[in-house]
This record gives sequence, C-alpha cells and structure tokens, in this order.
Amino acid sequence: MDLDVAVVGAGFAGLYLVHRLREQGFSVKAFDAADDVGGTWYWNRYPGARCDIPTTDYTYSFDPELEKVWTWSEKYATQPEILDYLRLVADRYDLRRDIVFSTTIESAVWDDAAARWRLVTDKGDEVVCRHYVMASGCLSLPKTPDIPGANDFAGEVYFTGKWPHEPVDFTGKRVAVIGTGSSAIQSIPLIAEQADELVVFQRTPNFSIPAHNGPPPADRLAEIAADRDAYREAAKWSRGGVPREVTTIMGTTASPELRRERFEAAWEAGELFAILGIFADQGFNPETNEIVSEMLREKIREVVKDPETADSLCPTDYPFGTKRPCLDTNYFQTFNLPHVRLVDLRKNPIVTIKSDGIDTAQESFGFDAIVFATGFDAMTGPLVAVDITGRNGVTLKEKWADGPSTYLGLTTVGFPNFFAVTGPGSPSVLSNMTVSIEQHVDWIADCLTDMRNQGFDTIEPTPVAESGWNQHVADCAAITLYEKANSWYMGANVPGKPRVFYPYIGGVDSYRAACDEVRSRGYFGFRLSGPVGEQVNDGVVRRLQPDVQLVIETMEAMGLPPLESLPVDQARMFMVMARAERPPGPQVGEVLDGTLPGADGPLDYRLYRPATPGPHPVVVYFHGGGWVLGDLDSDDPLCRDLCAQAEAVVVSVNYRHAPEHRFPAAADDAFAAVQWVGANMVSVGGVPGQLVVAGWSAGGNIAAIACQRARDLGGPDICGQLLITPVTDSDMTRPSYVENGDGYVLTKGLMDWFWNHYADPADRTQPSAAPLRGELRDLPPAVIVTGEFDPLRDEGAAYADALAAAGVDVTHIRARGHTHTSLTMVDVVLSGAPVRAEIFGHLRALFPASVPA
Ligand code: NA7
Repeated sequence: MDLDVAVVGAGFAGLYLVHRLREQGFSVKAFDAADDVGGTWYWNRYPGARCDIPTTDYTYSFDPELEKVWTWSEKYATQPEILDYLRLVADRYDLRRDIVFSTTIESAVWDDAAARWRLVTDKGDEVVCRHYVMASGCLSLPKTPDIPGANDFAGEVYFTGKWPHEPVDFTGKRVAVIGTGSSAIQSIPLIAEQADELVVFQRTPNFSIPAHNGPPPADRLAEIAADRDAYREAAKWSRGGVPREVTTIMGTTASPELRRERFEAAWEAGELFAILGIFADQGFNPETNEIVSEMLREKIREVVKDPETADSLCPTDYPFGTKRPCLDTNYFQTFNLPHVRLVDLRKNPIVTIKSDGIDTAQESFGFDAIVFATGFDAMTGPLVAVDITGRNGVTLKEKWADGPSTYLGLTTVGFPNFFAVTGPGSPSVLSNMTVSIEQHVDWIADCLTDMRNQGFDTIEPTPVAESGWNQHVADCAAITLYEKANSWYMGANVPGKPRVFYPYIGGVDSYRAACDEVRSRGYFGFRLSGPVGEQVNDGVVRRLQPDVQLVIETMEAMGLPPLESLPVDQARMFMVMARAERPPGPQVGEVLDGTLPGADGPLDYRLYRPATPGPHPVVVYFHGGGWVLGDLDSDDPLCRDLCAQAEAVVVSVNYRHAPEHRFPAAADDAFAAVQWVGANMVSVGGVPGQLVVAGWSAGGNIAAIACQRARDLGGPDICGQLLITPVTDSDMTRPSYVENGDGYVLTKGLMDWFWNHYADPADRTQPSAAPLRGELRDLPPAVIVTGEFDPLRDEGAAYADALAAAGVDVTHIRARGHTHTSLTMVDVVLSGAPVRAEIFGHLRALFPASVPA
C-alpha cells in the first residue's frame, strides 16, 4: 500500500480525516484496532458512559446537512447513541471503504531518502505513506493496573476503558470498583442498582456536579436553530469550544450574595464550562478557587448522610478544576444505600489484590467482580505506544522521555510529515474535543493541500519554533493552579511519567488564532522542502506572556484613543479611571501619607511599612508616567508588593510633573526627596545605611539621576538602585524602539509626547535627563529590569552594560514576554509575579547586613 496519508484511529478524528483528505484528492487509509468505527465510543461501553460536553456541542459541524439528519435525544448522550452517530457518519460519507479494521500499526519508520513513512501492522503488512497522522485519541490507552496482585484475581475483571460487548450483569454479585474518576462516577450508581454489595476504593475524591440530564436544553436548540452557522463559528472562537459568555466578575471582590447566586446558576446549568467559569479568577486565584470548592463540598455534605463518608468524598488537597471535574446522576446519593461502601485508601490503603478479593491495611474483602476504573496513560501514551522512529533513528518515546515537545501540539522536530490530532500542547482534553478535532483536521488538510499546490513534499517544524511553543504552553500553565494537582493533565496518574502540563490551557480561540497565523505567514516555524527547493520561515509564533497578550487584546478591543492624542488633563483622568477596578495589591503593615521638602516646596509622599517588627531597610520609590502622569495612587499596588516582598519601608514620592513643571523639576525633587529620607532614616523606621533608590519608567530615570547626584553632591549614602524598565536616554533610534514602538502599550508616539511635555530637545542629552550620558563610576550597585517588548528595552540594557563597564555591580533582569507596563500590574498580570519575586530577591541582597547595635 502506498498512500498519500495513513491515519491511525477511526474515532471522531480519524473519520473526519478520511472524509476531508479524500475530498482534497489524497489517497488515505485509516487503521483501527477495533472492528468498527467509534474510537473512544467503541471501547468505553461501561454502564452510564456518556459525554461530558452537551451533545448539541459534542458533534461534527463540518456539514450543516449532517446536522439536519441527526437529532440527539439527550443533553448528554449515552455511549450507544454516540456510537450510532459515528456509524451514521461512516455510512453517510462512505468512509468504511478506506478504513482497515482490526489492524494495529505497530511501528513507523521515516525513510529520509524516499521522504516517506514505512508502517508495519500487527499482521506484518507494510504500509508506505507520504504523511502519517496519529488520530489515536487522548484517552485511549488504559493504564495498566499498578496495584500489587492485580493479575491474581480469579473472579470477573473489567476495565471501564475496554468494556465487553456483551451485557455484563452484576445481579447478586459482590463488586469492587477501583477509582473515582469520571468513568467510575458515571458507572457506580448503575452498578449499585444491580450488585448485591458494592465497595468503592477511592484514592482521591473528585468534585462532581449533577448533570441534570434530560432532553437537550430548549434554549440551546433554539439558539442553534436560529443561526446554526453563527453558533458553530462562536464555538470555534470560544475559550473551550462551547459558546459561552466569559465573565469578568472576580470571586474575591464579589459579594457573598453574588457568589451564591452565580454558583447556584452554574450548579443548575449542570455544565462543566459553567461551573469552571463562575468567576474570572477561579482558575488562577487560590482564594476564589477555595470559595467555589467549599460551596461544592457543602453540596456533598448535604447529600451524603454518613459524616465520615461525606468527609472522605470531599476533595481538599487540590484546587477545583485542576483535576477534571465530573458530571453525575446520583453519584453521591449512591453512598447512602445500605449495600454501598466507600473505602478511603488514604486511611486504609490496598495491600494486595488476591484471588478472591482485596486486602487493605485494615480489612479483607471478598469479591465476585472487580471493575478497574483507573484511567488512562493520557495524551502521550497512545502516541508513544507505537514504535515511531523519525529522522536520525530517534524514536518518539526517546525524544519525549522528559515530556512531550511539540510545535502547536500537531508536529514535532525530527519527525517530518508526522501529525498528531489533539496532541500534547494543544487544547485537546481541556476543550470540546469535537471542535478541536475539526480544527486540527482542517489545518492538516489545508497544510497538505498547500504543500501539494506549492510543490513541497516534506514539512517539519524548526527547533526554534518548537521550543518557543513549549515555552508558551508552559507559560500558559504556570499562571494557573493546574500544576498544584496530581492529575492526569500533569501525567501524575502514571508512575514514572514526566510531571509536566500536557495540554494547552491558552484557549481554543487563542490556539486557533496561532495556527491560522502560522499558515498565513507561510508556515511560520516550519521547514518545507520538495522539488521546488526549501522554504524556512523561522521564528516563535507566541512570545508575549499569555496574560500580557490578553491585556493588550482587551485594550485593543476597547478601541481607546491613544493617550498621546489627548490633552494632559484628559490623559490623567483616563489613568485614574483605568485603575478604578484593579486589584488593590497585597496587605502591608501600615500605610501613612505625609509631606517632605522637595526642591521647590513640599511634596506628598506615602509610606508603606511591612507587617514585621522594624526597623527595616528603606526604599525611596518614584512612580512611572513619563514625568507627566502618575501619582501616589498610580503605583500603589506595586509599592505594596515591594514593601511586602522586600520587607522594606517604601517611601513613594509624588514629585512635580510636566508640563506644569518641566525639566529638571522632577529630577530635582527626586534628589531632594532622597536627601530628606537619607537624613531621616531612623524616624521613618529605617536602618541607617540601608537605603535603596528605586523607580519605574520615568521614575527609574529620576532614581538613576538621584544616585548620580548623591555621589557628586555629598550623599546620602545609597546602598543600591532598582530601575524597572527605566528611561535612561533620549535617543529613540535603538532597535527596541523599532521592534516595539507600536502595539505594546507604551508606544514611540507616547514617548515622544512625554519627552515633549518634559524637556526641550537641547536639554534631553544632559545627564539630568539622560542618565546614560552621565559619569557612571562609583555608583551604587544596581538591579536593572528590562522588558522584552518595551521600546525602552535597549536603553535599559545599555545602562546596565555601561554601569558594568564602569565597574558598578549590576544585575540585569530581562523579563521575557513582558512589556513596559506589565510587571507593574500586580494581581492582573500574574506572569509578572515570579519576575517581581526575582527582582525583590535581588533588591534584598543590596541591603548590607545590619550592624548589631
Ligand atoms: P481518571 O479520571 O484518570 O480516573 C481514574 C481513577 O482511578 C482516579 O480516581 C484515580 O485516582 C484512580 N486510580 C488510578 N490508579 C489507581 C490505583 N493504583 N489505586 C487506586 N486508585 C487508582 O479516568 P476516568 O476513566 O475516570 O476518566 C478519564 C476521562 O474520561 C475523564 O476525565 C473524562 O474526560 C472522560 P487518582 O485521582 O489518580 O488518585
């Protein structure tokens, strides 16, 4: 067999691949170990098996006519109904003639000379193909039982993921169910209806909400009927693959009444995306997550009568949503039945399975049947189960020994013309699978068609693109709570599996945009070759931190006028309005407002004192805002964070602003303030000798200048300077101005506006405006922070380099994926938190050890 494309799997993905690729004129065959279509829905025939996305959405959308000939009977259809649907699809598009059933692909080797894959089946047949697509599903390789004695049981053994085709009857039997994941939670109530005795062995309790199953919701059906195309399109551009309004309500700031109202509404909806999206911050903020978790636990306690059982069934050691929540029908109620028991393996672990039952540490149980509902080697398991050898003889299993590495979750370096549908690093299991599958299949079909049209026959991602994507996938996960759970999303359910976050949490919408962009930029990040030669458009498709990107997109969507187009008073008003809803920043011990003498009259300051007993080191801080905007409130959350994390008294000074007070008023005030604090260290609660001068942006500019003046004009002694994305020069021709001059909040136009308000062109090259042009020897040790997407990046870096060249001790922190402003957005841009922790760690190191009195 010599094919254009060989596909592994005949489930949702494989079926659509065969259809789509055949339509595009490719020769294609799919191979499946089963004797019929269905994939997941072929194997998972356990009692109660249903989808957990409403079936109105868990459906193909590629053909409107198909939607007319099929009607789902329930909100969450059963496995037999979904399998019937897939059989209908196979018949309707005559797919079976290109599917080879009862056949497993055991190995695949890339033949570089022929630019083809050579596959071998379990029957020993060879299949040669140009492209090889694994459409083998994310949850298709059941986990091998990792319990001692698992093979010794002489009674009936069942795996939920490989359930027999003939009916199983538990009537009159003593049955064990091991596991309390989705499969167990769906099957337990039905097994309990038959069994004489049912014992559920639970390692980790799961959150579950009632599915409220029944006919498909009328409102959803009406919405689809009204405009099917718009509905399906909205699904494609939604976060999870089901159209939903995304809330901006934060759990921490919502009133108790609003929290309850939103929770009960989601509970009534009985949908995963509803319960996972009650509050905007529940997936990020542990406090909000705990609010939701506790309401869910209350529901469990309301149902389960035995308090000890209820207690065991309440998850307490991972945030809600970080293990996939379940939908159930009478799951918790089942534990009130007299013949059903829960064994909490944390209190009473399994010692061994034996021929006639299970021994735990405290008890011996006899059983007639054991049901293993122990889950899957998820996502990577089915891919590395095939012996896939790429270029240079490296297998996929070897390459992924420390965790998967993909470009877009679709492709991987070293494996040309190899594609994985819903692979690791794609939204896959975190999304409505059918929407993600269609998107992947369409992308692959478009890609192969483009290649054929353009005369390429091989495609492979570049190492740069792949490592960039891996980084982006990790960045997206890092700001969520997912990494706190021992879930199969983290590979934690399979002993020895690398602990990384396997799927992509950035959203179906963002993901689709990235894939579309890759294609529209000439297969950006891919190497293509063929008779026409070679094409490489190398690069990283997503370099901004995901939350920074979200902030930028949100601001763009608001269509705000550029600040530089506004008169100064309106720009200031806008800044005040923009911060109305922002989180307040961390608690500190005390906040006091006062005045200190500036260069030309009193200046307001705000003092933040840590909660710990003083005295403390002192940081004099100058806010950002281009010498024109900003005040004591503008940088308040950042000052709190600085105070709390560096355990320092922070004196934030409101210097005079331009255009009312032009150059060098701000710099003069900054130096006066530093002198005053230096002279009043003890009275502000500071340790003499432990004074750091700090600032952000224009505040970093005047902080740097104050350090130069203190050196030249007799003090005070300054032990360090912290300059966060500072203005150090007036030269706007450096590459970062070209690369980042537009689109990253602080623009070149805005910087022009600031400079014009602040200083005459002739003054801008003086060291009091451009500290980079000053004398740099004998300055205090510096921590300098630059943002990758900041127009000021290169002048900040130039200052770090110049200080180092002048013999000053410098730590330069390059904030990857950050802009000029993003690090200051405390509790909004969560990816800034680890960077600030690093900054404040270095800041603490600037303080000399205090001399005991
Ligand atoms: P899951 O969700 O992985 O659940 C498997 C369950 O089995 C889970 O409770 C596991 O506990 C438990 N388990 C696994 N190994 C053991 C051992 N050795 N001892 C005791 N208990 C064990 O798989 P499902 O099939 O239920 O659901 C998979 C997905 O399909 C689901 O998320 C939906 O998307 C549909 P653990 O939590 O690992 O401690």
